[in-house]
Amino acid sequence: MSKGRIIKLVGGLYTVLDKENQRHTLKPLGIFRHRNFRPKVGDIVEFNKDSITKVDDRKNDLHRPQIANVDQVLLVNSAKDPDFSFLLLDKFITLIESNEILPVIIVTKIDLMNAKELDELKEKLKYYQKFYEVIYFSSITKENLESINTVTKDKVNVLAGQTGAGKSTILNTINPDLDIRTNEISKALGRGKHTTRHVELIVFGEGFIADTPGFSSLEFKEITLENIKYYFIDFFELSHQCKFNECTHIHEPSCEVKNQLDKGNILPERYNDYIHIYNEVKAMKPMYRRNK
Ligand SMILES: Nc1nc2c(ncn2[C@@H]2O[C@H](COP(=O)(O)OP(=O)(O)OP(=O)(O)O)[C@@H](O)[C@H]2O)c(=O)[nH]1
Ligand SMILES: [Mg+2]
Ligand SMILES: [Zn+2]
Repeated sequence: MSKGRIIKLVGGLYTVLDKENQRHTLKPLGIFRHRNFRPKVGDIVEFNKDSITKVDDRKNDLHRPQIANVDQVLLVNSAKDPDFSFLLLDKFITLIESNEILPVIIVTKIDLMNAKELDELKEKLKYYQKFYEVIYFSSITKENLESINTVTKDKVNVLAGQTGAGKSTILNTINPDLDIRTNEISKALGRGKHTTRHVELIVFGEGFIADTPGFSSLEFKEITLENIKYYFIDFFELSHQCKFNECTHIHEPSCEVKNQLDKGNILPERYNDYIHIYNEVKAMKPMYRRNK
């Protein structure tokens, strides 16, 4: 019996990488289908000559993209083209935190900003650096490529972020042999067409990186209104000092989050994004809100 990790799924066929870095193309045993269980990319599995026979328990289980056992999400945001958006950043962080996965923030295309613009952005993002690692990157100057190499080492990483943010380009910069299709063609056609399709873990040193298609919009179907406050970890840390246990940090008196916001210790963008996300989830159909 051999053991390995599923790194690719195309047309019902799984590619499993074993400890000796050998690839095996396999099908799952019929028993999985009968149990309505689908092995997925990221799974650690046992296998014989032609079949996956057992799937280990998952540490976590992402649904979009379909990947199991993710160590961290590389959250890619372009400085420009498309413009940097704090709202999008906080929306992605909320989704990643709701999956109990650690985000690493990567700001790409810093070559497109002038020194003043970049300084302003860095100043604001210092707030996030209290909680998350932030890496500034350019595929043109290859600035901080080494930091990306270090942070991804020996881990299962998933790239996430808006379409056109530069996710596939990061992979191509790390390893030019990969030659993953980037957005240039669709941009030339003037459409926001996704360029990245099937789910695959790319072997990268001792670790893995999965490219994903970017989203033009994000949905919060699996998030409940009550839980949003936990996904803003900076607010959560302060919430113990709020007067009310279940403080939403919006209209309650003696709220430590609002207190710190007034004192200038919380980035206003961050607080506004919280309100925005809260209202967005609130406005969704009740059936979604209760979901999960
Ligand atoms: N100037 C500059 N352009 C970049 C940089 N990174 C990516 N680009 C360009 O931005 C465009 C989009 O990059 P992609 O890597 O395809 O973006 P993506 O996030 O993979 O997009 P989707 O696959 O649609 O989600 C391409 O034209 C890249 O050449 C960068 O650091 N600097
Ligand atoms: Mg891409
Ligand atoms: Zn509060």
